[in-house]
Amino acid sequence: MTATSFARACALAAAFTVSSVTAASAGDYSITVDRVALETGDFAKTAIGYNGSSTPTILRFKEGEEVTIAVTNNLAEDTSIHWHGLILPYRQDGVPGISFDGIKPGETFTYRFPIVQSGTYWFHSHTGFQEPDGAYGAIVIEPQGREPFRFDRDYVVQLTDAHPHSGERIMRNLKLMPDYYNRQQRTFLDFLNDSRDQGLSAALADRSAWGEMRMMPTDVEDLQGFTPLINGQDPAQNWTGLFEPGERVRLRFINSSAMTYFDIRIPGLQMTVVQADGNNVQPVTVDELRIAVAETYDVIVRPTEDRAYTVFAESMGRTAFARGTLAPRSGMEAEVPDLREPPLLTMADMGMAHGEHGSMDHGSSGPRAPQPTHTMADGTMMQGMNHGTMDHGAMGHGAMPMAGTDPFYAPGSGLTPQAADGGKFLSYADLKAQKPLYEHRDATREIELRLTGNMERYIWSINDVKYSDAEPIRLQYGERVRFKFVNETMMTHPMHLHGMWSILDVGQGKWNPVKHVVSVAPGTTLYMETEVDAPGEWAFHCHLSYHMDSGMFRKVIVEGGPAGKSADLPAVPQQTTGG
Ligand SMILES: [Cu+2]
Repeated sequence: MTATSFARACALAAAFTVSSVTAASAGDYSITVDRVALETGDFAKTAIGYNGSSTPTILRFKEGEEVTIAVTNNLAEDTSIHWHGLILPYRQDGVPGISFDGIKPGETFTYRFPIVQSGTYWFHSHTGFQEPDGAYGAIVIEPQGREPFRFDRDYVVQLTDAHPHSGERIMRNLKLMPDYYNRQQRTFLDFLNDSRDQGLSAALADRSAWGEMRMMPTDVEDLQGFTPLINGQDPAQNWTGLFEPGERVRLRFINSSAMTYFDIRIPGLQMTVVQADGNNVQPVTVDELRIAVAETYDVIVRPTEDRAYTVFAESMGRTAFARGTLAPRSGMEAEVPDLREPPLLTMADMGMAHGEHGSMDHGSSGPRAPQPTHTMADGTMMQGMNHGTMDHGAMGHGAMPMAGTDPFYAPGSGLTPQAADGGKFLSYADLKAQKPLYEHRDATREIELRLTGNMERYIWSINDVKYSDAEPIRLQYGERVRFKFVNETMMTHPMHLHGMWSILDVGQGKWNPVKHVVSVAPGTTLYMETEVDAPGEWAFHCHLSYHMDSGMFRKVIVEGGPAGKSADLPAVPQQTTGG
């Protein structure tokens, strides 16, 4: 890209998307944390924002620079900023209670760290429910060398799930009534339809099985009633990125939602995925992709026609959508697709058709719940499950092939994504590193982490123990640990390890993609490996805000390592009062 087109792209980006931060000198940044007004077409509320705006701030760093970021807390409560996906000394990681003490009201805390990577990342508060209340922004890091792909325009597309309720109120409601925000409750009419389609005994067995697990087949999303935003704008406000026909447009998708996964497509355009979680991947062209909470994907699109295209991001549970537009001129718009049928979890999604994930314990203690396979004595039912006929969305269309061929989605049918019009849907299995960050070697040991929960009490845990009752995970500097995630719940969990990369095992050996969030679908087992190369204490948690707060969280302590790298750092560096 030429300097002129880059400048133009930046100017356009600034005009349409950015409340950009001014650098006092190279590498110096300042951020204020403020109460701001948030207005969507659906609701208005007081939220939290950066630099006085509900439009997310974009920080633009350069690989190799040493950044100084002064964060001034104008709230009446503590705050913090965590630099999501950035590799940095642990005292700069911004997690109160683990990395530092937080930032008091009225104080300015100055972060200092070198930028040792490039790509698309984001930042957010790690205090209370400030992040769901709006405390998030984007990070774009320009690489030292040349990008291995070409583009003429460059836009951040930051998705979030703004909710009329405050995060604290949502958490209270979920604790009182875990299905408080689940509007897709199945009705007696659904039951009658099931009886008609499956036979009465199968329908009863199905009901009873879900009852045994104390969950509902509609638990794909446990938070509904939100308004999806793109760069702070709701579907009617229609965030727009401009292009000239024939240009290559880079879209940096960031999912900063508290709870919502999005399935993203741009009807009429294919997307070439070039980066996942900030690291370049071998380009793969898709029609649709699912972005887990806290992930980022960079794609290149090349619109050739002189018309508008809709950027359409449906929530995974199909209760809402984010909408933006790519257009040659502002004010243009394209057709907005309808929401597709909501998926229903099936017994097959929970591994029941395979029988290998027997540990469906949804209580935090006591004997394990009977396996639903035992509850359902009806052999016809089991036969039906194996053929995916419990997929409600597909039932009206007659027989449906078993869709569970992608190991990174639930093994049944309900949650395996299908691109619109039979197009290509991105799978984790498609991700291959462009350039491995580490020598490939065998892991020195394996740690199993079962993702567990009690939906009835809205407790989320790891190995049936919630954070407040758990011992830290101790790792030794220099080892390579293989983490085995076994998801025993019916929710999808985006697991995020701070401070060190997560090498996702997709069976590609040295080409396995290097990420900071790995999403584990219900009833599936997934492996990631970590080169333990960062001394200090780090957070490791599900990135769904209300799961994290309910206990699906661990502290990781990395023992050993270069002397001085962590030990000599002051406990609370560079703290000044004022601002
Ligand atoms: Cu979770």
